[in-house]
Amino acid sequence: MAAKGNFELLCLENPLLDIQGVGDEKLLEKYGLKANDAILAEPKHMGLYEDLLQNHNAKLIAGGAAQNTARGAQYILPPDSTVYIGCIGKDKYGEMLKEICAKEGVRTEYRYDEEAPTGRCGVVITGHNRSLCTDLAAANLYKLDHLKQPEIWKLVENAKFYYVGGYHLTVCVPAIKALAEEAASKDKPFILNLSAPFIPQFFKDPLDEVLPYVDILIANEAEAAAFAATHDINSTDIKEIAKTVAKLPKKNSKRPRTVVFTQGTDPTIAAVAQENLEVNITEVPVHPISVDQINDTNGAGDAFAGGFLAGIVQGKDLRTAIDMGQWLAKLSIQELGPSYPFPKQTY
Ligand code: 26A
Repeated sequence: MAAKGNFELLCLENPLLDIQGVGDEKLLEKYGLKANDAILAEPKHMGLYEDLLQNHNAKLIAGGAAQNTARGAQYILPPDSTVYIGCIGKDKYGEMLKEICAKEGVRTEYRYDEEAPTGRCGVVITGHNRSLCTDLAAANLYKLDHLKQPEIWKLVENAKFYYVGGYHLTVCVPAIKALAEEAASKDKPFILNLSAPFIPQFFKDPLDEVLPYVDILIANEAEAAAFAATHDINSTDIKEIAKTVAKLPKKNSKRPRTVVFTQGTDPTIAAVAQENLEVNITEVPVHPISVDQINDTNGAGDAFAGGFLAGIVQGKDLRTAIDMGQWLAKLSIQELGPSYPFPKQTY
């Protein structure tokens, strides 16, 4: 019998259903969206979802950045390796998310909100860009009480790795901190993704509260630049930024911080702080793919994080874990939205 996991990896964030359609300049302009961005929906965006469904042949796909990452990690890891936590509504969209995760082997422990509907993300695809516009709804109502329920907290204590999407810094900082404290006090890795430039820009205070707990920080080049600009890092050099972030103060001094910055088709940069305050830099190239093989880039970064996490959970060295992330990202961008090919491919 194949080996089974023991729910080593626990992920927390915002469960969303993606409503993804192909758009154009006009649609972006109509809602004031940038071609490649991730934002929280304002009242002026609320018509986008129906617009996508009615006029842009939009598809419903499981989304929510860290939920995509959990599904990605589980794609590689043995059965029963991954738990995902977040808040959904008691509705059809919520049921869809639950079913997709179950089918892909991710154990979900959702909080169900009695009133709010399941959150949705409008995804406008133009070429290789994707614009994400999120109406969090129930996803915004995650509560620490849920995490502290004895049967859920048992799963938290049992886990050996924690992954939080930075997007959750807009939702429930006490739940993030509870996981971070559990990780630091028992010397288990706590991994955070910056998720979007608006997180360091507009949620700097909660980010700075959580940062000392972060053992591994994952971000793309735009998020790294936004972090530097908001944290007095006077450099635009991605390696310099990574080195500086790796050395920022840390709660658990037993684990030096690792910073992983992806840069689209350019090599991924990793900075690992050493005990002597030096920082080691590793560069890992992406897996090349021809332009006509790309379906869309929605979820590429989440897939990277999923493959990378699977490597970390399996105890692989940093270079191999990053390469696993690049491998899974390459598979995902050939699918519709944040999805992975079935039948499964193996790394
Ligand atoms: C709080 N916000 C804005 C969000 C998101 C989000 N996931 C959690 N919180 N905005 C977009 N996403 C998800 O990101 C994935 C692509 O990386 C989308 O649902 C999409 O699947």
